[in-house]
Amino acid sequence: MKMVFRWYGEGNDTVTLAQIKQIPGVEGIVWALHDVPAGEEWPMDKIMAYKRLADAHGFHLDVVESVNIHDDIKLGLPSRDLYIENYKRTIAKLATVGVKTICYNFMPVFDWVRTDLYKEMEDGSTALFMEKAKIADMDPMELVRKIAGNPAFTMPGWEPERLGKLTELFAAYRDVTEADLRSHLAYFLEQIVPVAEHYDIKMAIHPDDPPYPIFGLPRIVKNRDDIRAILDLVDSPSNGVTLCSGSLGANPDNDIPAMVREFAGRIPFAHIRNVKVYDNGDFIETSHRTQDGTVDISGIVMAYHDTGFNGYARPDHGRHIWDEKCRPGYGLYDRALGIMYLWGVWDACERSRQTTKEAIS
Ligand code: DNO
Ligand code: MN
Repeated sequence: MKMVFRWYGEGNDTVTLAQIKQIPGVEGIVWALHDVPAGEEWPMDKIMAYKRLADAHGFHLDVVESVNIHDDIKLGLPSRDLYIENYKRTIAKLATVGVKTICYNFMPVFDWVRTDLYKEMEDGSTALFMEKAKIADMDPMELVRKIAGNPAFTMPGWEPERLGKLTELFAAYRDVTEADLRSHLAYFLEQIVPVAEHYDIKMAIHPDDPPYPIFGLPRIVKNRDDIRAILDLVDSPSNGVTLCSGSLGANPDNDIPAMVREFAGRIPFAHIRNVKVYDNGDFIETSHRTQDGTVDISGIVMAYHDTGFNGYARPDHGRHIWDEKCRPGYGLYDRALGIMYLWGVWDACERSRQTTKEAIS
């Protein structure tokens, strides 16, 4: 397990590279050019600026999250070919700085969605929260005002210029079914995976967050069957999944340790975080410990260990604790605590394997 940490870039993150360096076992940053709109080719000078920063702190740039997909690709419009060509050129450029894994998602219109970014918890910390009943009858514009209106940070996928076209986008998706969306993903992967293979890069689709349809939009990465179908679209190690335990875990029917075992070899990137799901379907992004939420985090880490996982992992989101002012879900403290929990379980697995070997020999 190679531990990495998401960083939004200089001037765009409250956490510094020097701070990340002090978290034990973190070897690389998970990065992206957040100011390049989805669909455009990434400029080399901006990529090199990241490379210099990473080098100066002894981090690698192996994992990009995300090279976002233009909605015309998800909609299957004729203009998609242009955006797919740009995507291929971006892959070639990323290979020159050593990128090995590209995370992306195929959610129409929005990236992840929550009804509350700073929901207060009993201990005084705050966390990302989803009130399921509220989202069911919420006007998407209300949500946009709430999330994109956050003056401190622009959230990936929630860029104001994109969201300005929201009404048009919703209209464009009106007749797109899940089967259509999956065939548009197949079209994308059939062209992109051979290029990724050529550059020894693994594409890793992120699950839908939350893992059920919202605002009447189609969703195709919600559970085990969806992921199986996507991996089968193009049977190559370069067509992989970012197995996000928090996104999938918002549906308690998802057995994530079983998915880790089934999809071993096709998981270049693991997002490992907990959520606490309530009986009414609401969920809050709680601390990483298994007993703090509904997701079996230690079981997941054990499954990764058992299957010889050698990919990248990050703690994904954390709570906001110790009065930290930060991007929603992306503070320093709770993510660092999460990493230490993941390492603790991992090292215990290592130790017990050694002890078993010694006992046998
Ligand atoms: C949610 C997060 C997401 C993720 C993007 C991937 O669990 O990991 O924000 O980064 O959806 O494109
Ligand atoms: Mn995730």
